[in-house]
Amino acid sequence: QDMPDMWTKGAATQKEHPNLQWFKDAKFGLFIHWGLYSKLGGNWKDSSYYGSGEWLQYRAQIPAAEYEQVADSFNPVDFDAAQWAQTAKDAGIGYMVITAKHHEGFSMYDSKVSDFDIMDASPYKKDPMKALSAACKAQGIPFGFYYSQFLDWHEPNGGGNNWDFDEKKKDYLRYYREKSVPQLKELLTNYGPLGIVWFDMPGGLTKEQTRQMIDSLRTLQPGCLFSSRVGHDLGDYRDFGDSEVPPVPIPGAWESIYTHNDSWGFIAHDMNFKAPGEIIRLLSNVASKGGNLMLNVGPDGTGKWPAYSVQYLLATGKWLKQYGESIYGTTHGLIPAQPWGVTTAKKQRLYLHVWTPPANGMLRVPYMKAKVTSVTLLGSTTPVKWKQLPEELQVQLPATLPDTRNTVLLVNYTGTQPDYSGER
Ligand code: H79
Repeated sequence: QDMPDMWTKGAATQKEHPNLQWFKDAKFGLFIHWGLYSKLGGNWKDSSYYGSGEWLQYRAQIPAAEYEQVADSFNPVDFDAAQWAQTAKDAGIGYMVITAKHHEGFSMYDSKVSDFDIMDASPYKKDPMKALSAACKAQGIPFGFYYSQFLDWHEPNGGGNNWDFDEKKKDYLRYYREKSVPQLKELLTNYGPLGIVWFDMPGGLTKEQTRQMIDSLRTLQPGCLFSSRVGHDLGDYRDFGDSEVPPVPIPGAWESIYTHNDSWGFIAHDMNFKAPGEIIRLLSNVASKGGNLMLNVGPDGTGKWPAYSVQYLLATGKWLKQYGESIYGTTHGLIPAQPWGVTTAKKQRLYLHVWTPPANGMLRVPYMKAKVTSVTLLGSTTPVKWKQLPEELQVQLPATLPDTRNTVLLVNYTGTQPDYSGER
């Protein structure tokens, strides 16, 4: 079958990390972008920007010295770690990754390596990451840090800022030596066991240098997973581009990242939030291809999540309470995507995720070769009529579905069902 290059290249080349199973089973992660840009909300002086709020300094070409002053009044007094972790838990989230330092260079934790951190440069005078890592631990949610290891618009030797600093005069290795690596070591030392370090935008290092950096970090926490954007295909699991789902199942551990509205960092004037139905279908779609969905929320500068993010994530969690068995711990479905929806699988079980029921209510499941023993609607006692033909399972859906956004049917079977998911 035709597999476009972009999906197959970039698989991790080294031995599989021994601690991948929790990640493969988790299926639904929460990404949080939070930094000085969250206070700016996409606005700088007389200009307003839409999308990529965390890129504001770059887009408005704000000098580092001027941008520093944003920290003077960064005071997220409404931040409530316990509430964030509780909301994540109630949303059915399986792991959380938050920005410790994004491209702007500001450390959202107590860093001894840099004074441009929440402890030294802001009136808040507390370490929110200490509180959040503890709150996640209390909820049993694996916790991780996003860390932008190469771009740093605050530092003369960091990547990316060519409006203050001459790129030709930069010493990237010095930046790694003096800021990135020491900060990554702080993060891997001071916040308990981490599930993930989520690197982003590699640069400035050869493959060998990247390997050395990874090795030196690994010794601190051998169980921690490193994302693929550490560079040179040396990550423990794969991330595709931002907001991408592969068209067919991809083997190995991987993740699709999406954001709840149209920006990673908070944008005051972005109300384009994905409705619960969209989140749920996105989640089942990614799971049907064998991956995790990590969905991003962008809290504001006071520490509050957008009200719609809370509301829609909780609605997603409510769906997961009822239908979670068709998501958590599943593998990709064995049947290719259908006009009505997608499938996920477990041992001797196939889950049919119905997004768009056929007009006549007769659901056709092609390639069903194994002997079907029962078909039931999850979350409903209404029996469904079904029959199995040599190449197809046919299910008559009831007139009223238990959930019009994503109804799930459980198909139990005996024997072996071949994997047809790559057929298109
Ligand atoms: O953290 C989020 C992004 O900020 C980060 N990755 C996700 C997880 C990211 N870093 N770089 N990129 C994404 C790609 C850069 C895209 C750009 Fe642009 C296009 C930079 C300038 C033009 C998008 C549009 C950002 C600013 C304007």
